Amino acid sequence: MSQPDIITLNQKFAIAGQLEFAAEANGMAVARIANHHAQSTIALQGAHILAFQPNGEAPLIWLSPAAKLAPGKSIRGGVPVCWPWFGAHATASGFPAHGFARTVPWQVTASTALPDGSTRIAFELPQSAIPSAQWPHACRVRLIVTAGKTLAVELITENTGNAPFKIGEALHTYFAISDVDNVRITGLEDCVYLDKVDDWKRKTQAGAITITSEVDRLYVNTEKDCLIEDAGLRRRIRIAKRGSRSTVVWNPWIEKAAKMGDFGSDTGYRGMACVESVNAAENVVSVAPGATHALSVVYSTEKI
Ligand code: TA6
Repeated sequence: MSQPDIITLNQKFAIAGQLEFAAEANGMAVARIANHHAQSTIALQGAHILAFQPNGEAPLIWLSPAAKLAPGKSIRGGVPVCWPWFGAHATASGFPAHGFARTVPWQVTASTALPDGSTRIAFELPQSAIPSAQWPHACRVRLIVTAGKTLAVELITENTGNAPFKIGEALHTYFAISDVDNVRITGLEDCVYLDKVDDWKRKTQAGAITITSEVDRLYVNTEKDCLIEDAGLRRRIRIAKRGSRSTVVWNPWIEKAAKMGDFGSDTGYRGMACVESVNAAENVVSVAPGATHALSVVYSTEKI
C-alpha cells in the first residue's frame, strides 16, 4: 500500500494512544493496536490478525518467523480468514485453498475506543476485490476485531443479492504454545470428526486431543468451547465460538511443516497449534437473500 494511504488511514481511523497505521518493511499496511489491556497487529490484506498479546502475558497468537508478508500470498500464522470456502474448492481445483478472502486487500471502515479500554476496528471486503469468476454473488463481508483483555473476532456475511448462496468459512487461528508435548486440547470429546490424515474417515473423539504426530481433523456438528491446556505456560486458552458448527484441530508435525517451507526452523511446528472455528463439510452455511450470518469467537486466557 502506498505511503499516502497510510496517511489517509491515520487521518480517518487512528486513535491517539491506542491505534495507528503503518507500513511493514515490505510495504504491507498494518493496524497497530496498543492499549491498556493488550497489543495487536492486523494486516489490511485479508484483515489478517498477525499478533495479539495481553499485557504481561505470553503472545496468544503464533506467527511463523518465516511468514511471507507479501501481496497476494497467504500468511503462515495469525488468524487467516478462510472464506467463502474452507480447504480445497469443491469443484474447481485451480481456485485457492481456503478461498480468496485472506489474500486480497480489505478496507478499514471504522475504529472505536471502547469504554473498557478495548479497541475495536472494523474491516470490509470490497466487492471490487472479489474475483467474480470464483464468487459471482452480491454480498457484504465484514470482520470486526476487538482487542482488549480478550480478543474477539466476528466474520459477518450478508447476502445482498436475490438468490441464496452457500459459504464455507473459518477463523483459522494459530495459537502460540510452549511445546506440543505440553498441551492437551479439550472440548471435543465424543464429537465426530473427519480425519484428513486417514482419508477423511469419520471417527469419534475419545478423550482429550494430544499432538504426537500430524493432526488434521474436522470436527462436525459441535458448537462447544475448546480449551488448549498448556502446562508449559501454565495457562489455558479458551476458544468460545458462536455461529460455527465445525472445529478444526491441526498441527502439521515434522514432514508436512518442512514441506510447507514457511514454518521457520525445523521445530517451528512444535510452538503452534491450530484450533479453528469453522463451517465446512455438512456444516456449510446457506445464506438467504437479505440474510446475514455471523461466525464469532472470543479468545481468552486463564492461569492454571
Ligand atoms: O485447517 C487445516 C488445513 O486445511 C491443513 O490441511 C493445511 O492445509 C492448513 O489448513 C494450512 O493450509 P494453508 O493453505 O494455509 O497452507
